[in-house]
Amino acid sequence: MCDTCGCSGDGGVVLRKPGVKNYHVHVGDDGHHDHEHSHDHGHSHDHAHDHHHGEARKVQMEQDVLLQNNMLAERNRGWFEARRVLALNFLSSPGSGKTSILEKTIPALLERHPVTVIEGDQQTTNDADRIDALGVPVIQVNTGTGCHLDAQMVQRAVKELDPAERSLLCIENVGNLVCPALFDLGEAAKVVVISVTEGDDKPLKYPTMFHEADICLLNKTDLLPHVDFDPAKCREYAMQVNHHLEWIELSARTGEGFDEWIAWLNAKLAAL
Ligand SMILES: Nc1nc2c(ncn2[C@@H]2O[C@H](COP(=O)(O)OP(=O)(O)OP(=O)(O)O)[C@@H](O)[C@H]2O)c(=O)[nH]1
Ligand SMILES: [Zn+2]
Ligand SMILES: [Zn+2]
Repeated sequence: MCDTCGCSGDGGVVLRKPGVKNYHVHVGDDGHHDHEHSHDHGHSHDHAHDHHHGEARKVQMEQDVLLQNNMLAERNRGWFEARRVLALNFLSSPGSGKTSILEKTIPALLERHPVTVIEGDQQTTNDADRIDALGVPVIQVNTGTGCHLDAQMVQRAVKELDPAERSLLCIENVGNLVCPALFDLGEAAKVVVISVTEGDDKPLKYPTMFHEADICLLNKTDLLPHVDFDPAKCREYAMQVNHHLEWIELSARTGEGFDEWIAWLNAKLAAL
């Protein structure tokens, strides 16, 4: 359930595996967040009061959903730490290049560290198929109408993947710069990706995402000569929102900037 944007992720969340036709696991069929409260106050409400009451209840439900998610996320985090798995949550608007970055990143790490991937999308196994082609274990989470991954979906997918000790787990969230920022998955770091075709004001327009992120990858730098995008200005806006944010500029097309990004990952993996 995502009260933030009014979409509902309650029904129809399914895990899929590329190449395994009959693999189909439903997530959250048991005891999901939807529950009815019956209120019997013994007096009637006028409209204004009713409306106010409804708003309060909506806020309370939203807090309940986030609280329940945070508790589950902490369990995931404890599991990752005990197993020494580096879990990274990749976030961006649709099409910024999350999967392309993973396609270029994973082969550079595989020699030294096992890698597993969770792919989040509303529909299709397109992204999981692209990762599967690298020969890396991957689970596709189809969220149906839901606009973000939550800790329960990750917990279920991790159970299937069973990542090895001292491995990297890449979690590609649903393409959306808003709601995924609110849902802790238990990751060690949030990696926000923004591309140069999106406009350099995005950190100011979607501050929560940039505030929550640990590192920002500015992707598609190969397109800079063709677009009106000022990387320095974008970085400055991002720093206004979060002055701890790390910043790397790269291109999944040409590989420019990947040395710095792979070094960042290797440092994190070495510290596990
Ligand atoms: N020119 C250029 N194109 C890129 C680059 N990275 C990705 N693309 C293209 O951008 C499009 C979207 O890339 P994806 O990797 O699918 O983006 P995504 O963020 O995974 O998309 P969703 O999962 O749908 O949110 C594709 O056509 C890519 O080929 C880049 O560095 N430069
Ligand atoms: Zn939402
Ligand atoms: Zn993708």
